[in-house]
Amino acid sequence: MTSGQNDTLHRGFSRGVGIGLVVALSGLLLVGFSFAPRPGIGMMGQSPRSWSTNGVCTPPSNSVKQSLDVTVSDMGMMMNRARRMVLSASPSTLVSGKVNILVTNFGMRTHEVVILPLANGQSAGQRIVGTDGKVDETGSVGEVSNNCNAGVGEGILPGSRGWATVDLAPGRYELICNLPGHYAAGMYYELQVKSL
Ligand SMILES: [Cu+2]
Repeated sequence: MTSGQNDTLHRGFSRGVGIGLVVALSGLLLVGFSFAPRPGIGMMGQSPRSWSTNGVCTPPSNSVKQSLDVTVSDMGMMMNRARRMVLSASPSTLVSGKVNILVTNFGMRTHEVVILPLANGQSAGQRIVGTDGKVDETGSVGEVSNNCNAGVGEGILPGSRGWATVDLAPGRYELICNLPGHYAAGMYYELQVKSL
């Protein structure tokens, strides 16, 4: 009888330790996931040109002199409810005319870039998100969403690129990702285009 009780006690204790270990391991996994994407974010500060030698698809060359490097990223699967998706571009100011836009996806999800004019007094991030998680794209002056190719497609896959050559008039623009939920998650960036 006594040994049976001890057995029960012992099993209960083991189970407690087991649960404790699982909790500790989950903690480690969480830490691992939240830190893993950081190097990617750091790399976004570098010129994406350095990636063209990495075997990622590369756009054909043309005579357009101006280029805009856009990077899109996300913090992975753990942060899908947080405002943790990023769209950034360099340089932030262009002169009017044609520009080669190269979008590189450093994230773990598919992304796209749509170029929308900003009205006077309107800032990036202020558009109203519909029930479908998207914003109105009316007035778009360009889109880069074709995986490893030019123009409009089904989205740029993780680790891949897309590109387009667009002709921009002077003004302010908002580069956005309009996949459901991505705008609200922070995927917008203001671009200035000055007159020549
Ligand atoms: Cu996106």
